[in-house]
Amino acid sequence: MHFKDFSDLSAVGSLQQLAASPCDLTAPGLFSSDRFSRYHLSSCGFDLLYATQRVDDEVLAALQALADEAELVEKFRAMKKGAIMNRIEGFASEERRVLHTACRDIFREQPDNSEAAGQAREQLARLQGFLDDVQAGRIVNHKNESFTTMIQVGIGGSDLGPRALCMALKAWSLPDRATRFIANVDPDDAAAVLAGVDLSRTLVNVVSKSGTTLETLTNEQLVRHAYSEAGLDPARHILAVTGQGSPMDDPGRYLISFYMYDYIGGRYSATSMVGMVTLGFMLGYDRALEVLSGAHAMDLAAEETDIRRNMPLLMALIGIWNHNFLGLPTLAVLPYSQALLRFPAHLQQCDMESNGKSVTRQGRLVRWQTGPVVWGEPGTNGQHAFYQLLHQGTEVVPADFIGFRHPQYEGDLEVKGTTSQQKLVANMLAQSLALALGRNHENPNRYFPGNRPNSILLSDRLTPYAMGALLALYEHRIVFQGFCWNINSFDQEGVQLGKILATRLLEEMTDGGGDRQRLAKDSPERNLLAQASL
Ligand code: G6Q
Repeated sequence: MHFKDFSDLSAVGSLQQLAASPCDLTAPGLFSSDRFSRYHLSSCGFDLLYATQRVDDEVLAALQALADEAELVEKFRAMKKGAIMNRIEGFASEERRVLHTACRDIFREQPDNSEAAGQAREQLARLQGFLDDVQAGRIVNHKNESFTTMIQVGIGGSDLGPRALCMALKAWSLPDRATRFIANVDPDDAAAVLAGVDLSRTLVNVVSKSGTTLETLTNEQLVRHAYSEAGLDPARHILAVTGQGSPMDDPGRYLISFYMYDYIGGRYSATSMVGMVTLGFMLGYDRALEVLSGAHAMDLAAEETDIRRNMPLLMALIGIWNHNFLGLPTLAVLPYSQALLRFPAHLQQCDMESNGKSVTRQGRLVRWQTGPVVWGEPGTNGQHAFYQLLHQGTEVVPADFIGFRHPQYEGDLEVKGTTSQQKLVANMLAQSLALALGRNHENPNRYFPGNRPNSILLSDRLTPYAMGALLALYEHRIVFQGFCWNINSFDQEGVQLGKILATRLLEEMTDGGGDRQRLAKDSPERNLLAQASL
């Protein structure tokens, strides 16, 4: 497979020229019904309205040429089949396949990668058996009571995606099922969660692919201690999800263990056992499977080569247009759904850990911008907070609005002629237009420049299926961008240095003597510890 440098792609030159005079969203009469219907794409239950992006047919044609020249869809297909995509040529790197799509390629007879899909099926069957046993009262506590809560202990990819999914889908939970999460090594994180649950009716799902993560192992010990203190047997309560052969791959220590595999990156692991165990406990097996079904539908839709019919690819390319050609350094993800409270945080990791890179797949320094800063919060709360900057600040922030036509719960009320959901969606549409159109005013303080690009993603209701599709949509958007920038979106060397330094500091704090080599007297580490009185 041939990866070309982004700056060597001839479509980049055309796009640079087009970027000299991009579509002006404040131009009178621009937003005709024709523009709205022209720049609209439906896929897997979502509508993408992108008339409010600074694109026109010429820009879209050039983005199509970029996608074709960089062979983005071909690379995506190769990834799904099991090509070694996680690598840097000529340098030590992870050298792994990237097969998170296989976790949900369980609905057809001929999956893209039968080995990985087979392993996904095996793990799912094991999960189904476990959930049936919990449901039928075959797995109970020492008093024969059922389990009502599951705490997931994990961090990074073993926390953010699963937590975002559980929060998003709480409305679809089985009765009397709750989920909680402990991630931070801050003891107050665990203490607050443990104080709020009945330990005797709680299962604890310790999730770590490597089985070596300091925060997770520490929190596991803290939880075990809490069980012992309460006179309960941890072995009846604690289960694990880990990589085969990891230090946590020790079935005797756990009520049950599940596997995730080295071909699934942490931040792409929400649809593997990393996310599915806790989600399955909350939703029940069949509903949890609907998440996989939505994700799988998007996996298939992402193979379309026409960018105007491939939502993740189009979003990836519009992102590149905004970032590399219009020079906009960030992306705000703004869900108009309280249930998506933690989804921006998940995307922040998935995007910034994947595409926050400065070397190409050949190990050379890049000469173009790679991943943007990704951030966000649910609206309308954000409107009363940081939207001031979005509308009138000196920084232009492209935005993705995400909304739903109907709420998850029953009981929405009409107040002054409209329901709360209508108010919510109206606010989202209004923000999109306000950013694009701006407003003229003789008072400079009340002037809105407009021309601020954004898209709207709209679906009927935030169901398990829709959540799966939304998750996969963003996963593929990130992957397509990484392919286009010729970077490896699947490793995370950038998080290693801080870990190494933290370990050194901890060693210095705990056993200054020992046989270990002491830090030099005037080293930055020792000077900082002294200054911090630690
Ligand atoms: C994600 C990263 C990272 C990882 C955590 C937890 O892609 O690799 O966020 O998920 O460091 O790792 P473990 O699951 O191995 O504990």
